[in-house]
Order: sequence, then C-alpha cells, then structure tokens
Amino acid sequence: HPLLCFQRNFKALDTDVLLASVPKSGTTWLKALLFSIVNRVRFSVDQSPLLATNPHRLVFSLECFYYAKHDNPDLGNVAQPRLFSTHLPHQALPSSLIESNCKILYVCRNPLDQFVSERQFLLKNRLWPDKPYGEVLSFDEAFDMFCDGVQAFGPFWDHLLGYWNASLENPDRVLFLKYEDMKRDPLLKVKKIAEFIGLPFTEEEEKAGLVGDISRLCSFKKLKDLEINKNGVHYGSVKNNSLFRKGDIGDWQNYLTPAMAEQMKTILEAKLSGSSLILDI
Ligand code: PAP
Repeated sequence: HPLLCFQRNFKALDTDVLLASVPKSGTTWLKALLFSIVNRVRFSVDQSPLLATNPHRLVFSLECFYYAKHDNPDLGNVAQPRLFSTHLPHQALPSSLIESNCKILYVCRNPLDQFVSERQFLLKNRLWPDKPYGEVLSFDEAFDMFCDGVQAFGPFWDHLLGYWNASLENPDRVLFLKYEDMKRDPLLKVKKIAEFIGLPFTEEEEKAGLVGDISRLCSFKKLKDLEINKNGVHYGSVKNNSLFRKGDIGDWQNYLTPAMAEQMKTILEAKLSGSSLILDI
C-alpha cells in the first residue's frame, strides 16, 4: 500500500521541505508559493514554470504520486531542496521524517469551507464512479460522516492537533498556517514561509517588489485563469480546474445551515479544548 511504503521506505534529508495538509485546505496554493519562493533565483516571475504547469506537477505528493507508483521510488534525482507534499497526519509520518531536521509547512482551513470544497471537488471529478461517493451520499449523510471524523486521512481535528502540537514543540521545524490568515495578508505569510525555510527575502528583493510579485503570481485569480489550469488533468484523472473553484472564505454559508455550523462549533469546542488552537468558523 502506498502509505505503508511511504512510511517504511522514505529517507528524509535535512534539507527537505514537506507541505502537509488535510485535502482542500490550500495545498495547491502553498505548492505554488513554496515552489516560487524556493526557485526565485532560477526563474523570474514572468518566466515561472507555474505559468504553464499545474502546481501539483511541480511539488509532488509522496503518497499520491511517488509511492503510488513504486514501493521504493528513487528520489535521488529530485532537485534539492526537495519539495514534497503529504496528506498524512503527523502521527503517521515516517520516523525518518520526524527524526530528520527537514522543515514542515502545514496549512489548515475552516473545516466547514474545507468540507464544502471537498464535496464540490468529488462531485466534479467523480474519481471513483463505482463507489458510493459524492453522487450517492446525500449532503446530510456526508456531513454526518464528517462530524463523526470519518475522513480519508482521519478525523480533521486529530490532523490539525498533531501538527499544531508539533509546531509548538518544535517551532523551527513545523510552521502552522491558516488559509484565512494567508488570504488576509498573503505578503506577510510569503515572507514568513521564506524565513522559515531558511531563504529569507533580501532587502533588495523586497525593494524590487518580489514578495508582491510572487504572491500575485500564486493568487487564485492568476492561477485559475491560466490555460493550463482551465484544462488538463494531474495524477491521472483529477481535473486541474477542479482545484480552482471559488477560493473564498465562508463559502460554506451557501451550502450549510446555521444548525450545521452550530453542530461543528460544538464538536470543535470539545475536540480542541485543552489545546491553544483556535479556529474561527
Ligand atoms: P488539494 O488538497 O486536492 O490539493 P487544495 O488546493 O488544498 O486541494 O484545495 C482546493 C481549494 O483551494 C479550493 O477551494 P474552494 O473549493 O473553496 O474554491 C480552491 O479554490 C482553493 N485554491 C486553489 N488555489 C488557490 C489560491 N491560489 N489561492 C486561494 N485559494 C486557492
């Protein structure tokens, strides 16, 4: 199984950067930003590979790409610093990764928006037409499962707390980001990510406006309107355009009732109590 092979066979390097998330929390955006920040000397913004490549083909998933294809892929040729992504919870990361000094960027999102985004994504892609997914489960049934913690990578609260606690224990190794904060102040977060991975922007770069240029290049509107992201697929059959739906904060209000939001608030209060993690929903 790809997850087991990833856990058993992956050998982390101290220079690796791992992007971790629950699906539909901002992975594509972070991939675009991370790639652009790391490769800003190699490629100017107007020559960026992002203009012709979906972000998922620039930063690949360990379990959905490398270990889905091979039990023990040769990752020796991946350009360093190697940039990878995973949806695995912190509790399930390979020990090699935990023991290394690699950096982990984690992005989370208001779970109600994440739920809506995932459901729309599944409906659009119909990745498993023969399985009772999306079209068969009613909205209410899917929401009940979500509230029970039945999710592909485990209950989202465990996912969040795993990385949250790791970021508190080891702030130099794990940076915990929120989608909403990034939307509110992308420039601040771009600078923060660059510092965290040990590649801070120089004064000249800042004066030249590079932070703003990168954040505009990776913005929802810019990426969504690129030809490559309007058409095409990645990882076999995932439609690129299904990754660029609305990119809003609070779209859940168009799909979920206030009672559902209350239910989620109650769950979060219970699950996050005792931790210092606060999610505004
Ligand atoms: P993934 O885990 O399959 O890679 P991911 O990128 O995490 O998916 O989530 C997709 C969501 O991020 C979509 O949200 P929505 O359904 O609410 O619209 C998508 O629109 C949003 N998104 C993609 N790119 C960006 C971006 N550059 N800026 C902001 N949001 C983005």
